[in-house]
Amino acid sequence: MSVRHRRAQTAAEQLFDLEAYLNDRTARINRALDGFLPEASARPATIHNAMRYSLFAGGKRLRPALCLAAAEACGGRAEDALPLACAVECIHTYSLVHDDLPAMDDDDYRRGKLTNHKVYGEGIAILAGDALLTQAFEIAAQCSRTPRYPLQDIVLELARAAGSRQLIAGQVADLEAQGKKVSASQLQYIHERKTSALLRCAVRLGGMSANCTPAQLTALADFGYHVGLAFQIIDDLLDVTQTSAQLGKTAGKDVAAQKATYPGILGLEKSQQIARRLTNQAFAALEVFRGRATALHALAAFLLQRDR
Ligand code: GRG
Repeated sequence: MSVRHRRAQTAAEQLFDLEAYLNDRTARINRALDGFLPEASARPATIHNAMRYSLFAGGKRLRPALCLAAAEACGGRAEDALPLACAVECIHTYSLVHDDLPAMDDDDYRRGKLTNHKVYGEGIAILAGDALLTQAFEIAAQCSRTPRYPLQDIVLELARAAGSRQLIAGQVADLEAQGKKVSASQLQYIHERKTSALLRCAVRLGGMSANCTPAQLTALADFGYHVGLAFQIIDDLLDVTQTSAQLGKTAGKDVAAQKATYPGILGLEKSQQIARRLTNQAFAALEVFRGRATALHALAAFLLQRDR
């Protein structure tokens, strides 16, 4: 890491009120999601209730917030990025609903509430996940057009991040690694796909909604990749250092399920160090925005320090 990347925070970064920013963006994202989703009473009500149950269960909305912040860093409007931010959150929520199923992680709690299948049964939970994934593409198709990025590019971006080479590849590798000795490079393969791919996709889509330049798109990909990996390492650390009440999901699950994690392979201190290094690499990627990426910078710093 160069000294330049370890620079002191700028005045704008120090003054930035991340709490107010997140409250405002979360409210906008929630209103938009509510508008995009079929009403809970739409027939068949069971599936729409189940989709809404997990979508509005109190997720942190980090991916959509990053998407909006990326659009703003590129000089765009959060408004224009909202459909894509919502599409990413639908994919993220689908992946959590399916991950919690008995055939996968078999979890009873998520976002501080009973998991989808515990409330609606396994069949409806599988369908709610399927419907959320499909809903994502219906929402994305409603985004505003920009000169540089046709709808085809937007669909490709989402489909690739959620597909069998990225998100699903990560989940497959994770399932196959359970109970086995896993190397640091195998673990990186899992984290790049299971976590980083969708975060990277979120910021790239934000940039695309703002008609970003190719250089800005590359910088956003670089930022998203590093933030995504740091995010997952912190997630692994929280699993061993926090309580279930604090996390809103079962703590200690990784060790119990003999999951491959950074703290498991490298220990707590080394994992912290790596997360800090990755966050610094994410900060470095923002230099191309010349001070206009304050929200992205603050979000990356927050993700490193989060406690849930
Ligand atoms: C089932 C295709 C499929 C994929 C599942 C999401 C996932 C892949 C597994 C869940 C477990 C896990 C550790 C995923 C990595 C991503 C992650 C840390 C998700 C949790 O994200 P948060 O903390 O959750 O942003 P909220 O609930 O706040 O949105």
